[in-house]
Amino acid sequence: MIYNKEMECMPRKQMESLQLQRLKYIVGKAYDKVPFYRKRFDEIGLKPSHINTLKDIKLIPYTQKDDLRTNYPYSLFAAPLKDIVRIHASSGTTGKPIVAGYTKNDLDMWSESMARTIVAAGGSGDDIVQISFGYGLFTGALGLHQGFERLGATVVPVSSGNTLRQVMFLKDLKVTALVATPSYAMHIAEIMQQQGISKDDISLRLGLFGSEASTAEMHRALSEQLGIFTTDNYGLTEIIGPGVSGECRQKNGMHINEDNFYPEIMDIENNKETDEGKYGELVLTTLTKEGMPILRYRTKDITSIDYSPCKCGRTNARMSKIKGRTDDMLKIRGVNVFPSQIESVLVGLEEIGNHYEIHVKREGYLDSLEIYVEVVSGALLSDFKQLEALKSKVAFAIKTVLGIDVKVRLVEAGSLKRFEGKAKRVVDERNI
Ligand code: DLL
Repeated sequence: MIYNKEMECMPRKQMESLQLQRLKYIVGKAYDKVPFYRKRFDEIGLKPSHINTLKDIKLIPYTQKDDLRTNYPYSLFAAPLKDIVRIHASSGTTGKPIVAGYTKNDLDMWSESMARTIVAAGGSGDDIVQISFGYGLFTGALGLHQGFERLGATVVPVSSGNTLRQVMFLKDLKVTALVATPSYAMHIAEIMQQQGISKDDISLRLGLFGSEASTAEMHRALSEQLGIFTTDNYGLTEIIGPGVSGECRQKNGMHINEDNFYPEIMDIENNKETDEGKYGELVLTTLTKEGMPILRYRTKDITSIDYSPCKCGRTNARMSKIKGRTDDMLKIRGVNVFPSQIESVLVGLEEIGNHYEIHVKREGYLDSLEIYVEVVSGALLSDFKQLEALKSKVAFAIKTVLGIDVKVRLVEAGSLKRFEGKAKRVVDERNI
């Protein structure tokens, strides 16, 4: 099944001409309505009228996360606030989060993009879908929610957490499709097993997963344990949320909704596009978003792109699974975490030294952080009560900033590894 044959199976030449037409429109709009873009363009003498081919997009400077922070909350909006009908925001950032505003048309385009991705995965209006992403400012839950609703499916907005209840609903409501982060889906599968419930006791047939990296092996395990077909789905708050791209039944790359999101894979260092099929950083431009158009956003996600038509019949380009990031952002239980955020908390605490290590662990199927810090005063190390108090203090300070619980390990001054060059603060013990 293909939800929107016209847009998903368009011949490449025709897609390129649609993209160009939309690009010109959105660039003009961004220039006219958003002072940030106008200033960026004016600084280099660029005018919207200089964009005459798709290649000319390279003339436009990149937009980066910091630009979104600096323009918090509304300065990047191209539509008046009265036309903004929804706000979302990114998770777990220091200081100001990234805020995204959607007009009615944007929500419509988002639902349409999601509906396409859901149908490509094998979802339909017949599904009973349990949304186990956290509801709220996070785009994951409402994005998938809208897409399934558009298809006429039965949506169960459980949100994340309370895993025993998740399992109960899965079984009792005869849920056929599950939406979650892959790690949380693994946890649900684990609790199901502990409860003595097997895949034959439930009606699940499909799992739409995303928002964090997952390996093919993890998908295989989920597929076996839950008796489902799984897909990987990609997106980011700055662009729209989920619905940027997702796998079809061929599971051979995530189809990009290219009529709405224009992808480039860049070799940033050399400022040139990588050859087709080669890895680089994904740069995205929103072609149709009215509320907050984004030009050439550096996602920092590393992927490659394949423009050949897919066996499923779609011609929309496919991006490979995310291989990593060009910065050090970690995604822990759905929350974006930058090591620098942890550092800024630690340097403010006088009882601990300047050296630290961030250990990323996997407990069961869930990721967690353990922060190793050096205690300045040796005397403290033999005082259990004081040590426990210090641990709680550090963990609390970090929770205040990141919003997630971390474990703290106190170690002797001088015992952590020192670096002569670039310090390697993150130790990933997950083996994924
Ligand atoms: O995670 C949007 C989303 C929700 C996508 C639900 C898919 C499903 P943010 O919280 O803004 O938005 O985080 C965006 O998460 O830049 C990637 O680094 C990472 N990410 C998202 N999807 C994937 C994926 C949502 N399928 C950041 N594989 C992105 C690997 C992913 N990383």
